[in-house]
Amino acid sequence: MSERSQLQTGRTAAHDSAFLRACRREPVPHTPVWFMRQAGRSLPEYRKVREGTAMLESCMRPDLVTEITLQPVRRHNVDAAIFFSDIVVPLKAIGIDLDIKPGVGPVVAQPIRSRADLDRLRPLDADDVPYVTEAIGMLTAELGTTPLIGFAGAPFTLASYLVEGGPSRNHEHTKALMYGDPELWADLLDRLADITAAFLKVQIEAGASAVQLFDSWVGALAPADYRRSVMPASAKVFDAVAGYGVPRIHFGVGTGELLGLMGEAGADVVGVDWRIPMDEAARRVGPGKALQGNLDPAVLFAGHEAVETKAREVLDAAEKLEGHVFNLGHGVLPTTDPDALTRLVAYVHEQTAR
Ligand code: 1CP
Repeated sequence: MSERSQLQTGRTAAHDSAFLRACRREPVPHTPVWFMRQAGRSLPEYRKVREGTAMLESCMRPDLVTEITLQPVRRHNVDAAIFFSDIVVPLKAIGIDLDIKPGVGPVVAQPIRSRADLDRLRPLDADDVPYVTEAIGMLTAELGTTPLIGFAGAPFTLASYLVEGGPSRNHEHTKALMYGDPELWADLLDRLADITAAFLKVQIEAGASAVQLFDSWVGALAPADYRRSVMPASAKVFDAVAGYGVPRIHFGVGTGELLGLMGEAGADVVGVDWRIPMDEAARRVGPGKALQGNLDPAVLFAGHEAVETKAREVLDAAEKLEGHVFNLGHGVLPTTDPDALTRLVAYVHEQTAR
């Protein structure tokens, strides 16, 4: 079989999965479940295969990426796999000097703050990330009917790491640039939109069945600023991949006030954190979109009875949604008991079996 027809087979195999049906707002056999940050972090088998290999180096090894992506699928029976990578991988691939420091996160050697710095953000193409194409080819062959979600960081969240130089609580340098030099800011976000769109295209062309744009830190903005200074770049990313017909998920943390705009930016599915009930989120997003969410990841520390009670609350609030993908309101916390996740998947499947 040619490479191309093989990946077509991969995507066709997953086409009728509960996850993709929910994203398309079609009837489902059960509410699909997956977890942000399900790969890595809490799994002992992850820590074992990662021993002695730095985070970014693992992202460039197709054998490791394939194994780590499959681990939570095997263990938890989740309805989708998420590609093991990181939002800074495309930036590293175009030559930005950065590293992922254990216990810290992405750290950028020379922050981007001036017009001259923009030149370091050159366009990305598939040849910059051959290991992504290779890993996704291996994965779709292994996954069968389980869909693979590709992902990228959204322009604002990437800008935050690049401008601050690392993780930040208040995003002060980022906001200073956004408010203080709107023209440079717009050019920065536009470049990042092109890089992000190119990175998503590589993943879709290699066989990803859906994509998620992580704008993890955009909840730091007021709606008017989001609309003016961020939405055009995120919309450019969604437009660029619209033609593939794969569901586009848009997620951020603390984005209760932004949910409508995040849908408007071009998402098919809007991710919701735990601070707002799913029915209220649906009201804010409006018709024509599926929602994903939204159990507080900390609930998994409270014992199975509490997990069931809180998961039931999520399912009840999501009952009238046009499409619901069950997820946590943010990523799995590193010290989560993996068995709590496995039991949660079984509970949601059993409660929603039709
Ligand atoms: O050595 C390690 O194990 C480092 C921990 C780690 C892991 C497992 C990092 C560093 N990244 C990842 C993988 C990763 N990153 C995935 C894997 C697939 C999965 O979801 O299972 C994904 C989707 C990401 C995306 C990512 N990276 C986001 C968006 C999602 C989110 O949680 O909001 C963000 C903000 C990052 C940056 C990042 N990378 C790593 C860390 C610790 C951070 C956050 C640091 C910070 O607080 O700013």
